[in-house]
Amino acid sequence: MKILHTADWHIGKVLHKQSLQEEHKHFFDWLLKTMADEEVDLLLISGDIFDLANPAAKDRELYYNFLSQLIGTKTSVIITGGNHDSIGVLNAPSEVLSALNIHVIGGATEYPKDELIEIKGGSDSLEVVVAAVPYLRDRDLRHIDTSHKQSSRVEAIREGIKKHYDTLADLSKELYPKVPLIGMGHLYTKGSITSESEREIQIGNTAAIEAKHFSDAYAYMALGHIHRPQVIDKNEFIRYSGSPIALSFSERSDDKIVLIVSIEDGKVLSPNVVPVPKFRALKKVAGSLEKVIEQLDSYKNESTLPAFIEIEVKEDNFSSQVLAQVENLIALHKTDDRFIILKSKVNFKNGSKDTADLFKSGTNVEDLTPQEVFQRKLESENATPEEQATLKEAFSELLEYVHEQEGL
Ligand SMILES: [Mn+2]
Repeated sequence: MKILHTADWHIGKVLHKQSLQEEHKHFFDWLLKTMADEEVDLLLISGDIFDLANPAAKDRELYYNFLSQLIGTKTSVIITGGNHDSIGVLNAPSEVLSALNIHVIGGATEYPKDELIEIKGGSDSLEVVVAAVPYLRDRDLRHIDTSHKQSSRVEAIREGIKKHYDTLADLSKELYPKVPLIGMGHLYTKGSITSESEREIQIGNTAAIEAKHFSDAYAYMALGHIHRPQVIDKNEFIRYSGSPIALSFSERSDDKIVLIVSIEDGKVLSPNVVPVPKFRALKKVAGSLEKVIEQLDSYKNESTLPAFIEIEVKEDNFSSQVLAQVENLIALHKTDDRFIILKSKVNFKNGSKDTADLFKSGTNVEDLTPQEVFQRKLESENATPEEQATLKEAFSELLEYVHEQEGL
């Protein structure tokens, strides 16, 4: 039996006002071909299917179009909800999809057993059980008790996550003692390396669980949420597939992958890393205005789609002429078929200091995360480091609460 692990598709993602639908289409075509070539029996998608809780019609269409192409193939699918997904949106078609061998677990289920999914092999024998754990929301993990101190609330969330996985491991051992168990998850694990495109969860990532907290019963953990592919705690059986396409400029040099895990004679073998082709290059071009112009002129695009370019012009002395020239440069390349300039920044070493209060000159508020905006606000206040830490945690919790309301 062959299992393909992927996550964090973020269908509908917009990067600096530019839709990523084209790279999603290319990725889906490639994925369908890869699954057919590799004879994949089971596809696991560990959360963040959509970027928004309420996806646009064209994004839902893309999703169903992909799923419809699996009908009639031997591949089963398990889809779990991430922190970006709406439980309702994912679960709405689950009855229909289950008839097509597509299992959807949008949010934590009422009965733990409903998160255990049996997957049969060619000879109709049970070959693997999957603990399809979606993103666990605050209300799935603890009852809010305001008398608790911050540290114990963090502890409560961590314990809640651990208990959820333990319950499923115990249940699986009891019901299917001889069948390998694979876990799914959409969470932050301690020690993982983030990029700029994940939202913080679990009280600003402080309630992270550690790899050692997962029961030994899990032969493989197919994780989602972190967009850089990585192995956790040097254990190749606990890993993030990462997002299949770059979702921010911070991921421009990352290799994007999916994983193929084989089970032979009831044993899970070392996962195979399968690189996803780079359908679009993301590139940063930095230097003096002259250098930037030079690099843009000589740029050769080697990917299928036009590159997305971020430019950063660095000059010594403030000059409104330079600012105007950068604007012209962007306009000049509007019709360039090699690349699209998505983001631009101008830094003057001896810049105009008057704009450097909350937002340094050259920074657009849309390029900052809410946490970064809050951090800058904190820096402009006279708060002690302890006060800042408390305020930051409170801010993270409020932000997560707002995002969770969106996902209901
Ligand atoms: Mn994600």
